Amino acid sequence: MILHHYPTSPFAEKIRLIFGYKNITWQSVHIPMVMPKPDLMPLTGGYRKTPVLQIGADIYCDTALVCDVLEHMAPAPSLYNAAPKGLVRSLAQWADTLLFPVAMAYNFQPKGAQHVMGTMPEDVVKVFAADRQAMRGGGARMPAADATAMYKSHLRRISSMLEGQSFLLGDTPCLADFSVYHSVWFTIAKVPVIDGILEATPLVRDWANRMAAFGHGKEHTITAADAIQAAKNAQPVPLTDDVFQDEHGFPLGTQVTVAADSFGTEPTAGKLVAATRTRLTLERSDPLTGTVHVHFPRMGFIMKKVDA
Ligand SMILES: N[C@@H](CCC(=O)N[C@@H](CS)C(=O)NCC(=O)O)C(=O)O
Repeated sequence: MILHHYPTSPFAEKIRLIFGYKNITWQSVHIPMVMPKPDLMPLTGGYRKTPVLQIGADIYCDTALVCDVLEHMAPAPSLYNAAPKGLVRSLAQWADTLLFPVAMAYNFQPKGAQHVMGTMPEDVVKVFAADRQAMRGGGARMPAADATAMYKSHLRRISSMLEGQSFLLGDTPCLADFSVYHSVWFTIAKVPVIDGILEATPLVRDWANRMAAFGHGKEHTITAADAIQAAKNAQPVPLTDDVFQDEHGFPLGTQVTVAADSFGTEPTAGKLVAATRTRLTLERSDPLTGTVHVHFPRMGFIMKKVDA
């Protein structure tokens, strides 16, 4: 398993910590924080978000899908034991889509941004700010005062879930814990100058310490060229027969694009080779990687037919 990521990425921290929880050995490739990402594009064909999981010539986009893959490959300990799967997934999705932007608007208020980027050259900071603004479709981040009030409310709700139990949905951790954790991790680990917001919710800080203790599993560093070569040397895993649930009215074999429905909507184009209940798979070829399968979750992604 190869994770394409960078150290300060919260969504990557979610996956690194699941590697630790499941005691997985993995290979690490660091990618740039902003576009262009010349060594990632031959693998994903356009998808630019962080992280991306590669297993040979199979490329998995979005951490919701990556978590499904990890659960399948390393079922114990499970990410779903704590509660009914629908509840676990829905709480995880709330954290990834609603808690995360609020927490990051708080984390990147001027004092936090200065702490994270104070040592970076000014032009790098400018490029980063412009890249993220473009990802938000040109919009500004939520104002810090509003984000602070909302983050406090979210932390109180999280704290209330932790009353009388060690993890959010019981005494074992589940996917929701990892999804909530990555936002709180950024506050504690990356902007400690403003982590006083956790003082009102000590249960959350204790839980974060329990989560951090899972560590990152066994990590080996490889180069981007090694990862590209690994794709070239492999064939995509054969797809099962049960690969087609049509919702769009076009058959397998159609040339399509798939793109996130918000924040970072760069599309990947390819031939639709699977459309299951939960995921879409595109086949594409690149001179550097040969044929790869790029997999996306259905949830949060828009598929369009490429006009001939
Ligand atoms: N829904 C995506 C969200 C991933 C995401 O937004 N990642 C951030 C970094 S934590 C990102 O891609 N930032 C821009 C970049 O790295 O290019 C997932 O679950 O993987």
